[in-house]
Amino acid sequence: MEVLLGKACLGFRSPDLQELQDCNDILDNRHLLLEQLHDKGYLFIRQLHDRQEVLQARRAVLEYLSQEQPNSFDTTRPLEEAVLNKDKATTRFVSMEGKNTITHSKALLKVFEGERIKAFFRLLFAEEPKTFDYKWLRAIHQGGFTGAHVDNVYMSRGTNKLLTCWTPIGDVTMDMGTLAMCEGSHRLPEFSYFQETYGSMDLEKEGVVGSGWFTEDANEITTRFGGQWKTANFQAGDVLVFTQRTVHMSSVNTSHYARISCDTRWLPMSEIADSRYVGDFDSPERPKYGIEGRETKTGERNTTMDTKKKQWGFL
Ligand SMILES: O=C(O)CCC(=O)C(=O)O
Repeated sequence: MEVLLGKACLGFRSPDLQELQDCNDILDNRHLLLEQLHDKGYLFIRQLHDRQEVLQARRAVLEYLSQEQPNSFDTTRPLEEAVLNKDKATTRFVSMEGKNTITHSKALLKVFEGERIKAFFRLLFAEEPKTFDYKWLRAIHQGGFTGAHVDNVYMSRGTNKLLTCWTPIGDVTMDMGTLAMCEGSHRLPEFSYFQETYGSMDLEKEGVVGSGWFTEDANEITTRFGGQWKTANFQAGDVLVFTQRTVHMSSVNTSHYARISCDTRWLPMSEIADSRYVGDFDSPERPKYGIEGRETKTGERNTTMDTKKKQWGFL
C-alpha cells in the first residue's frame, strides 16, 4: 500500500514509512513513558479516550459543520460517516480553531479536557496538568494535508515541557489523513542544525507568511537529516502525544470522507503557558493566530519560509 505524505508517495511498511507502535504496555509506568518519549519523540496510545465519548463529539462536530456549511456532506449517507458531497469534496471546511461554541461544547470538552486525558498527563508530569484554551479542531477536505513542521515555531513563548496531543475524532485511516511522526527528529545529531535554525524560530516575531511548514515533501526531511517516518490507522479513542521538537506532518486525504481531528496542548500546572493561547479569543483587539492570522506586533508580514531556508543554507 502507498501513502501520500504531502508530496511524497511512500510505501507503507517499507524503509520509508513504518508503522507506529503503541505504548499501552507501559501506560502505568511514568519512568518508561518518559524514556520512550525521550527516545522516539512521541507516545502513541490506543484507546486512551472512551470510544463512545469520541463518537459523540464527532456527531456534535458534524452537526455543527452541516449547519455552518450546508451541502458539505452526501445527504444520502448517514451523517456519522461524513461522506463528502462529491461536488464539494475538495472545498475547504470553515475554521473551527480557537475557543468557540463547538470546541467548548459539552461533548467535545468531555474528551479534550476529561478525566482520562488529565489522569494521563498527571502521571506523566508527576503534577497537576493544564491545557491551552485554544483548541486546533479541524475538518479536512479531500486533497488536504499538513506539511512537515515542529510545533515549537508556533508556541515557544512558555515552557519547553509543552506537549501536543493529536486526537482523531472518529476512525481515521491513512487515506483520510493521519498524523505521521519522524521518529528521532527531536534529538538526533543530524537534526541539530535544523533544530537550531528552523526549529528555534518564532514565526510570528519573524513575520513569516504562510503555513510555517518547513516542507510539503516528507522525503526532504529524511534524505537530508535522517529519522524514520511512521504512521498508522487510528481508531476513535486513540491519541498521539509528542514534543515541540518532533517533526510531523499528515498524509493527504485522498478518501471521500472528511477527516476530523483536534490538537490540544498540555503542560505542568507550575509551568508558564504561551499567553497567546490562553483566555478568550473573540475580542477584536486580540490578534488572530493560526495560518491566516499570523503577523508581527507591528503587523508586518514580510518574509517567506523559502527566504529563511536560503538564509540557513537549506536551499
Ligand atoms: O491534523 C493535522 O493535519 C496536523 C496536526 C499538527 O500538525 C499538530 O498536531 O501540530
